[in-house]
Amino acid sequence: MENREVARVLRETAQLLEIDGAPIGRYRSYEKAAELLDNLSDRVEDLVRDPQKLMELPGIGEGLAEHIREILSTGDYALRRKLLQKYPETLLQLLDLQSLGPKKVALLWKTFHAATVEDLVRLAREGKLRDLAGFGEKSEQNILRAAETFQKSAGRFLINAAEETAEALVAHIGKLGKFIGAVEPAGSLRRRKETIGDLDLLLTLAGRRSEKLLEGITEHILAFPGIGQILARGQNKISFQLETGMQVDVRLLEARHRGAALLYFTGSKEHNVTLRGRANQMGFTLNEYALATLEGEKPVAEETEQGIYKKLGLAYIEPELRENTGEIEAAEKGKLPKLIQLDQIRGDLQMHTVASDGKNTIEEMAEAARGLGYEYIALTDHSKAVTVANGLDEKRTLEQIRRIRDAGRNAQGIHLLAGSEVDILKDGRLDLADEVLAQLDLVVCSVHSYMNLDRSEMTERLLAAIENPYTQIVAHPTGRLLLRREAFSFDMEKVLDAARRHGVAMECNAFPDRLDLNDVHLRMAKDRGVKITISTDAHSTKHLRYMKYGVGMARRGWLEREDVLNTLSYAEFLASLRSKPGAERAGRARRRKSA
Ligand code: DGT
Ligand code: CA
Ligand code: CA
Ligand code: ZN
Repeated sequence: MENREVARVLRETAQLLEIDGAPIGRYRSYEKAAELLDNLSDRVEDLVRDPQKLMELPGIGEGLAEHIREILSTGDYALRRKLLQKYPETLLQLLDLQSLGPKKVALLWKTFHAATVEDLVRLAREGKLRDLAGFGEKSEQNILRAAETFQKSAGRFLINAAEETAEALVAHIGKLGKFIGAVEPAGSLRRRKETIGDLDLLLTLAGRRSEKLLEGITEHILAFPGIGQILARGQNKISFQLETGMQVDVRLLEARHRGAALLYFTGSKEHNVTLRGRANQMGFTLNEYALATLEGEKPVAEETEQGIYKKLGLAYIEPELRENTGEIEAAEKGKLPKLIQLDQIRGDLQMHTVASDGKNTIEEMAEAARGLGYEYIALTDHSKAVTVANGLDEKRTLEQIRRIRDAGRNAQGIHLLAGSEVDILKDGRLDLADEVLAQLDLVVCSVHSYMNLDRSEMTERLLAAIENPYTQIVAHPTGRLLLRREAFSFDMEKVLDAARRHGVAMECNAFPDRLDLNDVHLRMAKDRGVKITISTDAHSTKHLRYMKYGVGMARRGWLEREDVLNTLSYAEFLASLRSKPGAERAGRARRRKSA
C-alpha cells in the first residue's frame, strides 16, 4: 500500500469519528497521523518491518503503530468498517465538498438523512438548508455551487494524472516491440485540455492485422497492472476501466490509416464536424480511415494528418487549437499563430520554499531549475495573510530577500529573483508594507481569501490590486481549483483592460489543478495586448516539471512566444516588467552584482 492510501483510511476514520461525535482528542490523532504519512518520504510499508522505526515518528505511539500495521495487512481498518455500518459511505463524498466539514455533514445526516450529493442539491434548491444552525442563505448557495461542481467533474481527471497513466500504458504496450508501430495518445489529452474524461490511445500495428497477432496484443495490454474491469474487447478497440476509475480506449489500426485515425480520435468533435463538412463540399468524405473521393471512395490522403489538412486546403492545425473556435478559417488564410513551445521558456516566476509551504530550500529549487535549463527563477513565498501556509510577514520577507540574494551570489548559471506571492486582501490592498514591496525584485499578487465576494466587489478588489504601483503580476487570477472549486466571479474584461493600461502581466498558472488563466481568458488577454507569464507555482522541485501543462494551456489560448514574458532573456525580461517604485535601487544592486 502507498502512504497516501494508508493516510486515506486514517483520515476517513477521523472524519467518521467526528461525525459520530467523538471527542476531538480522539479523531485529531488519526488526522495528524494521516498528515504525517502524506508528507513522509519513506514508504510506511518499509518502516513497519522494524517496530521501533514506526514509533520514532512524531505523534505515532504504540496504539497508532498497531493501527497502521492493521491497515497495511488488511487493507482496511476495523473501526472504520464499524462506523460505516452506522453511516453510509457516501457521507465521505460530502466531506470532499468545499465548505462542508464533518460537523455540518453530521447535522445534515441527523436532520434530513442526507447522504449523497444529489440529496444536498435537492435540499438546497428547496431552500431547506438555510434554517439549520450554522448555515444561512449564503452557505446554502455555496453548498449548491460546490455540489454542482462536484457533479460536473464526476468521472473526470486532472491532466497530470491522465498523462502519467498514459505514459505508463505507452511504456507497457511498447514492450510489444517489433509487433507494433506507434502508440500515442489522442483525444482531450493530446489537445491538452485541463481535465480528461477518458484516455484514447492509438496503437498502430507494424504489419497487417491477423487474428493471432491481435489476440497476442490484446492479452498483453490487458495484463497492465491496475485494470479493474474490461468493458470491450474487439478487433478494433479494447476498453477497460482502471482501479482509479479512469477509462481507457485503445484503438488498433493499420499503419496506412494512422493520420486519419489520429485526426478523428483527437477531435474535438466540433472540429471534426466542421472539417467533415468542408471535405464534403470539396467532394470528399472524411472518416477515421481516410480522406477519400465521394465517388469510388478512393483514398486521397490517410497516412498523415498533414497530408489530410493539405488536401483540404488548410495549413496543419496543432491539436491544441482543434476546438472549432476559428482555427479552420485561420488555417485557410495562413493566419494560424506560431504557438509557444516548452523549450522557449527561460524562467519560472512563481515557486515556494520551506520559508512558507514549500518542501525545498532556495538552493534546491535553484539547482533543479538550472537542471531544466532555465536562466532565471523567482522565489515567491506567501505573505503573512496566508497563515495556513506559514506566510511571511515584513520582517521574514526581508530576511528571505537577503537569503535569496546570498544564494543568488553563489548560484552558478542562474539568476535568482527575490519575489513574493503577496496576498490581495479583501479590500484590494496588498499584504506587505510598501517599504518591503520596494525591496522585492518581483511582486506577484493573488487572492487566497474571501473568494465569495459578489462580482462587483471582486472586480473592484482586483482593480485596486492592479492599480497598486508595486503589482507586477497577478497570479492564478480566477482562483479556480479544477474538479473542486469554480472560478470566482468578476469582470474579466475590465480587469484585463486595467492590466494592459498599467503594464501588469497576468499569470497562466501551470499547476495541474489550477491552469489559471484558462485558454479562453488567455486568448482574451492576448487580443487586448496583455502580457502573460507561465509559472508552475511549484511547492517542491518535482513540481517545476509542471511547466508543460501551463504551456499546453497557453497554446490552447493561441499564445505565441512574444505574448509570454518568461520566454525573454533575463535582461529583456527585467526591462519588460512593469517598473515599480524602488526599481531604481534594485537595479543598481543587480548591476553591482554583475559588475
Ligand atoms: P474527454 O474524453 O471527455 O476528455 O474528451 P475527448 O475529446 O477525448 O472525447 P472522447 O473520448 O469522447 O472522444 C475522443 C475523440 O474521438 C473526440 O475528440 C472526437 C472523436 N469522436 C468520438 N466520438 C465521435 C463522434 O460521434 N463523432 C465525431 N465526429 N467524432 C467523435
Ligand atoms: Ca477521451
Ligand atoms: Ca474515448
Ligand atoms: Zn497562490
